[in-house]
Amino acid sequence: MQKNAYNDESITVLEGLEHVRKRPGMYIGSTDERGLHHLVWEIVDNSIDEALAGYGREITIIINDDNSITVEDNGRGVPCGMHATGKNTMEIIYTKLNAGGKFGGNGYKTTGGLHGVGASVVNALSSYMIVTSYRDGKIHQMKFENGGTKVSKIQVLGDTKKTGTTVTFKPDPTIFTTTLYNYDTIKTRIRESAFLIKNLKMVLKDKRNNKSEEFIYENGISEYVAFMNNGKKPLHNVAYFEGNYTVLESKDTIEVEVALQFVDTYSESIVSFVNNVKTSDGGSHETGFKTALTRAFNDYAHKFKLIKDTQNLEGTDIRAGMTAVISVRIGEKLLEFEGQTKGKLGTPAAKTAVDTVLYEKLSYYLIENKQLTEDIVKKAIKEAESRAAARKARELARMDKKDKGDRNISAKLAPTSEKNKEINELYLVEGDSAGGSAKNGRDRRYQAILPLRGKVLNTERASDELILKNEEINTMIYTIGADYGEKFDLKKCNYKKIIIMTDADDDGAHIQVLLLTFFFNYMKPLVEDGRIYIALPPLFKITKRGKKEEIVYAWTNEEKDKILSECKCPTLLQRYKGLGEMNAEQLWDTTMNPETRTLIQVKLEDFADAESQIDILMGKDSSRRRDWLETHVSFTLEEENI
Ligand code: 28G
Repeated sequence: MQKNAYNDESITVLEGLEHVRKRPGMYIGSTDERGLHHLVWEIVDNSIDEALAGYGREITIIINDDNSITVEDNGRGVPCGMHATGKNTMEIIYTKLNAGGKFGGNGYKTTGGLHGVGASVVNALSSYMIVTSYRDGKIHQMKFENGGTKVSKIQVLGDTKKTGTTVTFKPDPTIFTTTLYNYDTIKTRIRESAFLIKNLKMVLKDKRNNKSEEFIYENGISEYVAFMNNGKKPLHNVAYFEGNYTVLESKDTIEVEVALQFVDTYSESIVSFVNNVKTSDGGSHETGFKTALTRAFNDYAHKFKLIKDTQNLEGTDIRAGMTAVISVRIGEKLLEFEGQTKGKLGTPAAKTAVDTVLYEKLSYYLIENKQLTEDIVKKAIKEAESRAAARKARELARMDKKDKGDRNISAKLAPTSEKNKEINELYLVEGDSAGGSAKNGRDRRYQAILPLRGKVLNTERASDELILKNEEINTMIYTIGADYGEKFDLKKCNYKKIIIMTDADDDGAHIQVLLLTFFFNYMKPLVEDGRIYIALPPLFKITKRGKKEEIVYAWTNEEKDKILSECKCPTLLQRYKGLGEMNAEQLWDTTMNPETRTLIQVKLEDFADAESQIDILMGKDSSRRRDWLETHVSFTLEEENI
């Protein structure tokens, strides 16, 4: 949160905007829904940077009726003076690539996301953009159209007492595959920023339906953890630790914040951030967090003789049921990212920083909360025991398979005739009768069928040991062939698509949620890689009784009504109650033939939030399950059908 002095000269002008329009992917990653939303993050990040520089505490994001976006802040206002080039600074910032300093090396940017390329990129990809700066008592404005062409030079519209910046832009429909903004996507992201920056007020308004929400958290990431644990049974109030760590050689300071809370279930959920940007693949700060936690708990357990001197609790066992948010702030000089998507922090000093700060403060905390610490240690010991039991169960299961060959599996699974991981599909089908139709109707070269009997085990409530003993689960793990949990290896996965096919009723929806829960908890990379799909069987069969009988299908009421009203001959309408009512041929035609079927791809936009919700859904209110699916899992229609 340091303040920096700037003048209009420090901008470096690099290149024009044509290239952005030619190769948008290079600047914003993609031109799909993700890229579309990226434009918002880009502009909002500028407002956040201004707030972090110490100017402005309130940011408003408005989704306008025409799907344009307006962002407002109450910072100092974009500078409007003359730049060394003779052009106005505002014009430079919005028309020259890399102006504003993110890559110019003047240290202005603090958020610095992966594609943090600034406002000019957004302008380049917008059909219009209006920038208004409230500054020096005047309202200054510039308008651009068609990807950054200025409409006229900067105008002074009048006097004002306030300061700040307002930007409105409308994404260019010739660039993006969709221009429809998603309220929940924006909401999740700005709520995350509000959690990370204490007392930053974020307001979101949707003019399309007059929805509006505000996010402001005086307790920052502590409230984030409470939010993630919403609906679970916490064992204590959220614990919060903060401190600074100074790197010896360079004297750079790393700011560390950690909030954590244990609940009565078993899954672990850690989200980490560097300079307010999510590090989805963790990195050195998460490693430092884990080493500190493990050491502090083991020290305690040894000191108070909860375990033998020769014994040690394992990190994963301690972290069972723990939710944590880690936020570090590191100077640009020390920033290092790793991995293909650059979502992993490399900076070695961040490990030491988090470890040092957390170990010291957590050690105090544990001693001050003796009962809680003992409960967590006991839980960890139990975890270790059940892990050992699970290992044994698994070994037995594997030995079983060696002895019996694949007999017990193949009795249920209808495998593909060709072994091609790149195209093979696995259908998980509700019920034996639908399973039978699917087996007969499929293209056996690349479609495998695994019928599931009854309800799948609820993996959120059960222990590892129970889960692995469950036959359905066991068969799935074996069929998919890529192990599970930490050992899961996407490369070994036998299928390109794993398709959940259930009846279109409440039971079917429940089975979907249970299966998704299993995949989230034990085969997360499958979800991340977009390999999980939900099949969409039609709701109606319509037989047209003309000269020649013709059968058509409808997936929605509207579709059905349209077909019925447009048909000139007598019709017979049948509402499908379940997959079982379809014969093999019908099932192939409607739900399994890649040419005609509709698949929904399950993608997780925000895993941390979703994970926190899974628990709420299970075994409780069924209407909340629907809600969860609607808000946290994005269902995208498979491309080949749209
Ligand atoms: C509403 C949507 C997005 C912004 C500012 C404020 C300043 C600024 C922005 O400077 C960096 C400055 C000149 C080279 C900085 C104002 C210093 C003094 C600013 C925004 C670096 C640009 N006075 N607020 N940019 N220059 N809000 N919100 O974009 O020296 S961008």
